[in-house]
Amino acid sequence: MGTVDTRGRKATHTALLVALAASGVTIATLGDPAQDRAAAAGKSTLTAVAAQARKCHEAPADRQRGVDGFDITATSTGLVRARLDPTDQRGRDSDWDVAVFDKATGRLVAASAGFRSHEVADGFVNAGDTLRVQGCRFAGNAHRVNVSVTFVAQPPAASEKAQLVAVSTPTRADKNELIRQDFDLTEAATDTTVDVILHGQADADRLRAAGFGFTVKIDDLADHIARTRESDRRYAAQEDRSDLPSGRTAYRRLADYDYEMKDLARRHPTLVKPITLAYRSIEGRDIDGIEITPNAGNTADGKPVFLNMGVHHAREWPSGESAMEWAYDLVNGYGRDQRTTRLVSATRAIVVPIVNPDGFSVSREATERGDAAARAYEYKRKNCSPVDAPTPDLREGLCPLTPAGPRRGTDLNRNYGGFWGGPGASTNWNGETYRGPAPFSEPEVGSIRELIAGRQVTNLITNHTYSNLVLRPPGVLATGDPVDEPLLYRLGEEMADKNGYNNIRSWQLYDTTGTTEDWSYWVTGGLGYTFEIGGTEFHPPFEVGVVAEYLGRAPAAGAGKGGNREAYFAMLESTANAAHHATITGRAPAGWTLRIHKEFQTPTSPVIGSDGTVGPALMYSDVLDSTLKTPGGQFAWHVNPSTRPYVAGRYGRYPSAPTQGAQPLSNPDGVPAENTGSPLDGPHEEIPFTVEGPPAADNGEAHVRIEWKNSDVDWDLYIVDAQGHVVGQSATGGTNFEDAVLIDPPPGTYRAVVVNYAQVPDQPVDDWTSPGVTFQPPKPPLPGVAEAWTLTCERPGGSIAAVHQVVVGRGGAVDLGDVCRHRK
Ligand code: 0X9
Ligand code: ZN
Repeated sequence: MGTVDTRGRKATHTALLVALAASGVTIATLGDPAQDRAAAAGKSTLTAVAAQARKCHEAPADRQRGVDGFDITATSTGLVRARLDPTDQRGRDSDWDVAVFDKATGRLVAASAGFRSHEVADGFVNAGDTLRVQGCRFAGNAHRVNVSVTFVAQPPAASEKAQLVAVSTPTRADKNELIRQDFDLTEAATDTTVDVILHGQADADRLRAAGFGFTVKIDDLADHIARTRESDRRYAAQEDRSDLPSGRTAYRRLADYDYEMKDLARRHPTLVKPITLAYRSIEGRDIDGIEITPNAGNTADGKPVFLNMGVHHAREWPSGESAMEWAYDLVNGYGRDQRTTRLVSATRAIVVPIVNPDGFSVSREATERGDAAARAYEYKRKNCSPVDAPTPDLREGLCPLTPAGPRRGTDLNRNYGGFWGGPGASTNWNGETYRGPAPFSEPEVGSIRELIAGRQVTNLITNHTYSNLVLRPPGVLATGDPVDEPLLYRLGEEMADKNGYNNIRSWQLYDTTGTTEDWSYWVTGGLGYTFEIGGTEFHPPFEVGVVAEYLGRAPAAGAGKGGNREAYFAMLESTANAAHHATITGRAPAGWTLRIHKEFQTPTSPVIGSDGTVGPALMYSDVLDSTLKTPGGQFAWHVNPSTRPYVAGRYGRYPSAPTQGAQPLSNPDGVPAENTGSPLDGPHEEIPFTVEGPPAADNGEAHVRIEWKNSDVDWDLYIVDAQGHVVGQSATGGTNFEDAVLIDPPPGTYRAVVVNYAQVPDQPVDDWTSPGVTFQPPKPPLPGVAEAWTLTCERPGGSIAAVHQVVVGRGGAVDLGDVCRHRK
């Protein structure tokens, strides 16, 4: 276990709890008898005789239809949590919401508006504030709901300055070492640096002690955040409505997401279907989403599915905003815009904007709190799981204000089964990339898994921030390119053409294991990508991080190209394109059920232990099961290929032309000045070379090599394509050569960029020479095996009429004829 970072909270933390529990008013106070008065003002249940759809967190609505509430005085300065829970089974699917207002100012303190009545509303208050706690019966049969209010005192801030720094990581090994040491890495990496958040002096010392050099990019994050939020306030005050599909001008809070989704569903009841995922979050929140297609209620309609998700990572707010704006785009455009109508009809779009509601609430509400100690919570990344904290005191406390601090929890983007337990994830409960105790241990990840396992999610985007990237599997180099690499690359290019991002394999950034699409793609075959939205920050000013990125406006990389809006449309076009998935057709009576089913085990990575030793891989089991409600007569069912990409072999090809001959790479006159900073912007040499394509040549690999004499001297090498993208690099230390590899390089002109990273002082310059650019033929494909879907036809009563084994590949269609007729 690494260092436990409590930042002084452990000693000073005292919790004051006022719990108004289900059976009358019970008071749990630690140390302050004055709580009785506040408790006496409260209630344990809320009652409303009629339901009324309303935005509960809009304003206090005393004595209005569907509303019940009470006043309560904040017993301490710190956190207030208002919780609702259904009173009984009947209330299970009813929908109550809750909001807490400051009576004096009308400020919305806390709110929760999930699709059912499992509400957890967190906010920050000052001791003595009079609060209005208001419950609203939005829909359903439950007249009553349980309510409890808890106050947790905020310990005096032992706050330290947090900084954003660029750490020098000239080699891949350096990057991996930085990950291994559990620094708080951002996604912003150049070929020679990674941006890291330092949460105080101890982090800075640790970084230096580990031998890393760094330059400070943002000296005082708290101050920077305050200025960013101020610019957000100005923007929201001056703009009534943005050009976003929703018109929003400011970052949503958690309740806004849920409320807006159910409002969309209420206003478009056949086009929009609300869904609540299988498991509630660690703190008990529902994970909600919507599905969009005509007659959305029939989830067994056989349409191909595009799942668009946000906020696996708490602080990455624009990722949720983008998913949400996408939902508005589809709803607004359906029936008005021709392309949208066509695509929405042909596909099913599922949007889950907030996969990590607990973490998001912690992060987003910390901004409302706004004091210096809050910023570490604003930069929370993971979920709220306390179970792996090593001591009981660190397992205590509510997530927004716990003795364990904001770094308690599991990284939801390291907890999926795909290659779980390998490099690029932490084994430490307190590490920012903590993988969790087991694959799929977290309910939030389990929820996404069940959603995907129960549908034919043919296309998936999981949104993150930031770094202007379209990432495709695999997450680790060793996995090898999947058989779908050419398609994944092409589709990545189509999306990158719109958002202006760099289209690369995930591992080209840094190694990761247990990520979303490294499970979903390899076991379901659904085409999956990670978007890293934006170029500068986890949640930059709204106008930059959301409006500009979504609509494709300056300063976004997609300015003038359509932005993420058009990138998502490209993905929806792919979803509608049968060449990108598989199709099962046939005939069947109306109202019968066709089911495709597959169960299998897949290994994780060999599991790296906390001491660094590598143990055996674990096997995890998946069950993929989805249904088609037959319309009667002909059906077409859009499904994923029957064979898991994991076992389908690996991409390769036979050459269609000879391999290109070696090209010289001659060293220009002179020696560039030493450059340990930005390789492309600082001093360097550039040597152009050409890669030929068929019919002249067919190259599987290009090797660009430079050599020199003394391995204490360090030259680095980068390969840049005609568009200015870095497409290859070799930047190691301690060798007397660099060898950059391009896999399947597209024909065109390239530049070798050679950087003089370090010479030996007081010695003559050790300049480089080169054997030139050499080429290899393509690797032949690696063979795999085929798997089948087991397809059953079930009569309306449930009995099985027929069973088929269906092998179908990507772009393929299998016609089963009269599929429910039993054949011997
Ligand atoms: O590290 C991550 O989880 C992602 N970056 S972030 O800064 N948003 O946290 C990148 C994951 C990339 N790898 C795969 N998706 N396989
Ligand atoms: Zn992320």
